[in-house]
Amino acid sequence: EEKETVKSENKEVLIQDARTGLTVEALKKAILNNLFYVQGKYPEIATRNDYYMALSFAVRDRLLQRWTSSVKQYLEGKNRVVSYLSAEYLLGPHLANNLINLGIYKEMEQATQELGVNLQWLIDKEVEPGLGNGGLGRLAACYMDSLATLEVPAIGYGIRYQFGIFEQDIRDGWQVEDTDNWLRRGNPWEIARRELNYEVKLGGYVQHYMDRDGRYRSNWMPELTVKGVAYDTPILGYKVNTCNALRLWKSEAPKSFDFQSFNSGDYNHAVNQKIICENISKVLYPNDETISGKILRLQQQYFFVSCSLQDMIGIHLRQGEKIEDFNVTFAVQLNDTHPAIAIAEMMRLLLDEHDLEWVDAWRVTTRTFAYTNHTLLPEALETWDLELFGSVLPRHLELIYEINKRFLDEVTIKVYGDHQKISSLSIIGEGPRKFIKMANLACVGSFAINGVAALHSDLLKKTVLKDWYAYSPEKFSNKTNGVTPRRWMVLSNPKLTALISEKIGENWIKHLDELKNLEQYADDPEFQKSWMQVKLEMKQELAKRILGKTGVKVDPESMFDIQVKRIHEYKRQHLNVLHLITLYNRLKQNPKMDMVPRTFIFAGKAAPGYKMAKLIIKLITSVGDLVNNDPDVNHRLKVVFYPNYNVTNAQRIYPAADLSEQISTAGKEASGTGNMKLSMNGALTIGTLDGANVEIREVVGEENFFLFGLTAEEVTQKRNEGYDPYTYYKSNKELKLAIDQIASGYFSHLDDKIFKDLVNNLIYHDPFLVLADYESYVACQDKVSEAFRDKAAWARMSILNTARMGKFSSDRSIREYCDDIWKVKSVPVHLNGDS
Ligand code: 73E
Repeated sequence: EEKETVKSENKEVLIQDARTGLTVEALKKAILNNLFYVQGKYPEIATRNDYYMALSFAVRDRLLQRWTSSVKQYLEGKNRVVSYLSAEYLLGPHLANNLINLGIYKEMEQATQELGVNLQWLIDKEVEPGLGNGGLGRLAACYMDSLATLEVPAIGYGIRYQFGIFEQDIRDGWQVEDTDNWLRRGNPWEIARRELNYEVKLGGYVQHYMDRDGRYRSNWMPELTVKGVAYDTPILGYKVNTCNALRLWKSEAPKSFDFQSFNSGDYNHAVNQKIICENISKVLYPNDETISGKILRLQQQYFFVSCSLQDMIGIHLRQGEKIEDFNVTFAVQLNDTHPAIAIAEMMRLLLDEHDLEWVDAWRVTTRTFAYTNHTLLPEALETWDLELFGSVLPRHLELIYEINKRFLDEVTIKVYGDHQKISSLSIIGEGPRKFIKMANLACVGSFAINGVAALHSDLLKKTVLKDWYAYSPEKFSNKTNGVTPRRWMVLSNPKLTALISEKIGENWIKHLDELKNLEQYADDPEFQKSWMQVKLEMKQELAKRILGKTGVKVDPESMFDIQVKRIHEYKRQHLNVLHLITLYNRLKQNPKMDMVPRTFIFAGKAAPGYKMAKLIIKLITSVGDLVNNDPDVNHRLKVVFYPNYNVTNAQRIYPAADLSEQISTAGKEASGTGNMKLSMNGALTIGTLDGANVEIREVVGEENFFLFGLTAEEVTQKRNEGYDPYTYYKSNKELKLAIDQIASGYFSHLDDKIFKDLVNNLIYHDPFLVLADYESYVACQDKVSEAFRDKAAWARMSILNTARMGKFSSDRSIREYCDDIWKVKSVPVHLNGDS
């Protein structure tokens, strides 16, 4: 029964057992087994979810076989392991991705079909784990995919939030948030490792004493101890055996805890404390690019960092290695400053728990960590009120003082008397209240510091980290972001994938540079036709979903003009709206004009506390209500706000894009990654010289990219000169009309108050230079429309965009991190029991 040969075409294949076989027969058997033994159902009464679970467990079994093989191989070889610390992982649904990486999508399609269920129907059942806000969390997920695909030993560490990013609903045109209860039907992709747990202290005070050997010691007496339990999710590489772990920590009350309180008879106290402990991993903070300085957020950061470091030290010591060699075993990457407390925690563990001397502990620490900065926005630079920090992490406050003191002593010698420099490099900020600067902690404690696109890395050196660059230039480098083509092309756009592979084979999926072989077909009318046919079909599919979700009927032949990303003033969704209103006004004034039909598609969440962002959503939906129902525009303009933008929806939107809106104020978007996904899927970009746009334009060619707007340098200059948005408002007729209409209630049933803050902000402050870029943007959009009329030329540009995007595979990014920062090599994994 367990060892059975397959009757199908290949007689040589052995089904090792129902849990590892990859043939259609083996998969069918596995699904039925799971339906019966895991879900407790027989096919006639099984629900859709039962089938989804049965299928997922069948896939997970196959991942586990590769995972155990990977772990075995890593331990035998004593290979350096990458440890990626991130407060966010925006993974997206697992099932289809795992089928692709296992290379059994077709087989599973057939297996389910033979069992009388539709695979896509089951794939659509998965609730995605939305454990991140936006680009930063999604980057961590792409990097996990590439690490495994490149066969690099790696662990991702993070938090198993019980509630991920909120679900967005649109009611009366406004964003309404609902909790994301993603675990309610169970999660077949994780394995709880109850035995893997660590205690984490919080609050309290520190005792100092001299031990018997005359050593100065610290004893942290916490107010509260919580327990972190490991939940592992296997991350399989594409068509390799490497399967790494994403290890997420769930917070619980330690056992000892209940005992104490129950014994003292204080039941309420026990229950309350249990809730406090469980609260730590309860919910993801929904702020992208802002910090809130909340105690719970600091507790979350410290909680997952402490569990992760204790775990790594355990792994290291169990291999029989000395604690002093920790940095030989692990290279730890800090995904922004969110886990930067790791630097102080590492010191605490080495000094207080493993008895190292300061200099030795500091040597190990500063050879372990590397720091990636993701933003230049001042409001996103993390600081903690010093008193608050000390109330949560009293021992770490002492350690930070000591780290800072030793560091500033060294600085003082080098910059002799330059108080400006000393205070800018200090980890502790002075003001009415003192505060801890997490970026500075990350910089002192790391051997490498990088930005996420060439322009961003350059600006880092010139602005926020200027003094750090002057002090240790050797630490700085650029690592331009990338995205995984497995999810963002193969999985999202199977038709385009088939068309490409038909011409150039399948190698490009792992070696994205090979897409350049498509260039030779860019002028081929047949290929152009097939290319645009795929695009049209993806637009038709999206049109159906739009109708279902919003009731708006859109024309798949119109230009799909797409801006999908978090809603933020610096990303300038309102600039896009001003253009939309301008087109509307032109049509109203001249109803017979020959205008290229456009469908404006917006999607994205606003942080629940970010008033202006929520108002921008209301503006989009308000303009939409008027435009979509105005017979004068005769279906030449449509406006859609696609609700609840997440990974699942992104996968459906990117393939349908004609035009990709990347219109942030130059110097504000560190990189952007949606820009890459859209261009890979054949969208043309209209964009500023910001973030990775600069590099995208470089590779696709300036003739295949619609550039507009001020440069980062010009933005700074304009500000210094004293930027006055009002003069732009007054002097541009179309701009003034659009703004006056918003202000007067033209789009809001004559309510002239609703958009007042937005309008006043634009004409009197305009911190992101929307008005300064308006004219250049509209002129550029006119060129886009003209270009869209020439179908062959557009197809050519679209093909060339895809063909030239090889650089933006996350495989390339990860290779750079491996070679330049982590110094790790790939370790091919042999499947256990495979010969
Ligand atoms: O430009 C993006 C970048 O592509 C940047 O805004 C984003 O990171 C992406 C990946 O590198 C980012 N997110 C955050 N900071 N930068 C952030 C800050 C605080 C909380 C959550 C996310």
